[in-house]
Formats: sequence, structure tokens, C-alpha cells
Amino acid sequence: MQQVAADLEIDFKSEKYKDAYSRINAIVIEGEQEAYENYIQLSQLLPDDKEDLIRLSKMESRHKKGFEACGRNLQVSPDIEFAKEFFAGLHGNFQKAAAEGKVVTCLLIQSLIIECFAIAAYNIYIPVADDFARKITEGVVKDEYSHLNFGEVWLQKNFAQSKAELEEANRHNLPIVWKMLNQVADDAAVLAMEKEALVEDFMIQYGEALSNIGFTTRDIMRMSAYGLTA
Ligand code: Y39
Ligand code: FE
Ligand code: FE
Ligand code: FE
Repeated sequence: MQQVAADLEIDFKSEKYKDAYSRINAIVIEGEQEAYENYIQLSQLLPDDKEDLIRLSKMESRHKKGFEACGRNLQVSPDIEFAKEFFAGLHGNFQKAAAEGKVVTCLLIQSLIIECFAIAAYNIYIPVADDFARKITEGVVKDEYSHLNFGEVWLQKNFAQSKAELEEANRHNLPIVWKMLNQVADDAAVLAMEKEALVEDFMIQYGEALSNIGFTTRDIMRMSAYGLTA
């Protein structure tokens, strides 16, 4: 099934494709940069996991370099200003939580929400990517599963004392994800990535993560409903 991009006859060199790619590629580059910074901050908040978190941060900076190469390969300049604006809501909430020492909120934002968003986006992108970007993204998405796993394991171990803060952080941050998905839907469609597929993959990853951490199906239904109308 690796022929999907060819079957769709996507023209990676068209102005329309490159224009959309200048924003999506920037989102991914900026996202990887912020993920790098977030794991550095988490390593300071969680000294027991410092080594692991530094290792994760290094993976994020490798991802950033990989996606920068994808843009160069298509002769696209990423619109980083647009991408910073795109991430401003989650970025601000992460910074505020970090300043207050709210490590559970930081983990929900980076290791659950942002990682699930990345996994959904990369899974949906891989079959419709150009050959160069597909190889890079296939390597990256494997790492993202390990980042999600870090968050799941930590939050599962500390579930009882984290549950209320997770619910609060979900309520504040999940609506932002739906707004981000709506903002990117038109550009994603130009890359042959359907919004419905992104939403479906995100909800599967996020729901599974909440379940692994210890939430009941009933909790997950309730938590997933936040912001669906954003
Ligand atoms: O942990 C990570 O590496 C995540 C930072 C990267 C975020 C990627 C965000 C992807 C959203 C792309 C939306 C395209 C439809
Ligand atoms: Fe990454
Ligand atoms: Fe990651
Ligand atoms: Fe509140």
C-alpha cells in the first residue's frame, strides 16, 4: 500500500502543494523544537527521570533536523512565524504549568496531547508523503510512540494523585487541539491528509493512552467530549 501517493498523483512540485507545505512543514519543525524544550524543562521538574527525558529531548532535536531536510528537499521555506502562532495556546499553558511546578499538566500537554497529535499526523502523512519525507517520517513516528509511552508509564504509576489534575488539564487543553486541527485542515487536505482521518487517529491514540493510565471507559468518554465543538 506504499503506492498511495503515486495513485493520487500528488504533484509535490506544484505551487499549491508547496504553499500548504510551507505551513505544515513549519508546524512540524516548530513542534519538534518546542517538544525538545519541553523535555528539557521536564528533566528539571523530574530529577529521577532526568536521563530518560534528556534522551527524549535529543530525539526531538533530531526530528526537527529531519523535517527541515524534508522542506529543503521540496524547496520550501517553512513559515515559522505562522507555526509559533499555531502552538501559542499549548505553549503558553505548558509554560504556565511548568512555572507552577505542575508536572502532571506538563506531561498531559507534551507527552499525551502533543505526542498523540504527532502520531496521528505522521501516520496519516506517511502513505501520501514524497519518498524522501516518507522515510524520515517512518523513523520519527516510532520515536513518538516511545515518548507517549514515557508519559503513560509515569502517569499510570502516579495515577491516584494525578487524576484530578489530569482531568483539569484535559478540560483546558483538549479544546485547543480541536481548534488547531480546524486551523490546519485546509492545508492538510492539499497534502491529501483528511481531517476526519486525523481526528480519528488522534482520538484512538489519546483514548488508549488514557485507558493505559487507568481511566475508565466512562471517564474517557466524558474527557474526550471537551471542546469537540471548538
Ligand atoms: O513530540 C513531538 O515530536 C511533537 C512535536 C511534534 C508535533 C507535531 C505536530 C504535528 C501536527 C501537524 C498537523 C498536520 C496536519
Ligand atoms: Fe518528535
Ligand atoms: Fe515526541
Ligand atoms: Fe479550571
